[in-house]
Amino acid sequence: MYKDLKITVIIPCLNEEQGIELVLNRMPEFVDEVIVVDNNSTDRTADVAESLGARVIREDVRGYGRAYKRGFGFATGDIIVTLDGDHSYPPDAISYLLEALLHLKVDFLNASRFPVQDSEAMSFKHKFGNLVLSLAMSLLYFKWVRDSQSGMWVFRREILKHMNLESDGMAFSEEIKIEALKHPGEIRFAELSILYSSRLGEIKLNPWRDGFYNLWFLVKKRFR
Ligand SMILES: Nc1nc2c(ncn2[C@@H]2O[C@H](COP(=O)(O)OP(=O)(O)OP(=O)(O)O)[C@@H](O)[C@H]2O)c(=O)[nH]1
Ligand SMILES: [Mg+2]
Repeated sequence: MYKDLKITVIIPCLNEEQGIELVLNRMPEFVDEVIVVDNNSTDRTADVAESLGARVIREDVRGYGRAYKRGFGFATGDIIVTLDGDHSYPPDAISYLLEALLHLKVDFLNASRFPVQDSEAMSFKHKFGNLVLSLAMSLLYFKWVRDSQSGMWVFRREILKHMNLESDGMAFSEEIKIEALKHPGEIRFAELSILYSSRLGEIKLNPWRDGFYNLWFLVKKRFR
């Protein structure tokens, strides 16, 4: 519990046995529930997560968005916190983000990876691609968002009922922010910087394919 609020952390994992161990070991004590959504990893991800106290939910259909949608159905907390299982987002930032969510009186807080402090954490190509995608989203939805692709969000679980989340893949990350921005009456949105570091384990993202697809997804969702 954090200030009388039940906290659920959800982590999608595909072969993250290395990262998930560190992430779970660094999980703050006040977190009530940790849900790891595993898409049949072929390494020890599920065993490691279970042995460190997480509830492991299995999802047969692959996909980052798919995994989150399944995880949301099991969450019981007042607040949901998300992050990757690759140890690139800091569990230590959860208390600071929760405090900011309460202090700023918002319902959805996006943790921005920018400015990137660790020079190893993100290549120039990725920084450039992220900037293009964030500019595109900001222009299309009339709201400045510095990190449309961040995988770390803190939000009140009840706002999910206002959202229409369709993406099963990597575009889910921008879609959940778009859905938050589309409901300014019900969902107050803010963004705050965190320290991002290099991932452990093998890369799953395909920068060109996912980057262009996410740009297309933004436009498609805006004009449909
Ligand atoms: N369950 C599940 N998790 C996935 C899937 N694809 C990616 N993930 C997880 O989602 C998180 C984000 O994926 P990453 O590969 O780290 O993507 P990224 O952060 O954009 O790229 P990196 O810069 O390489 O970290 C990680 O914890 C992955 O293990 C999937 O199909 N199913
Ligand atoms: Mg990652």
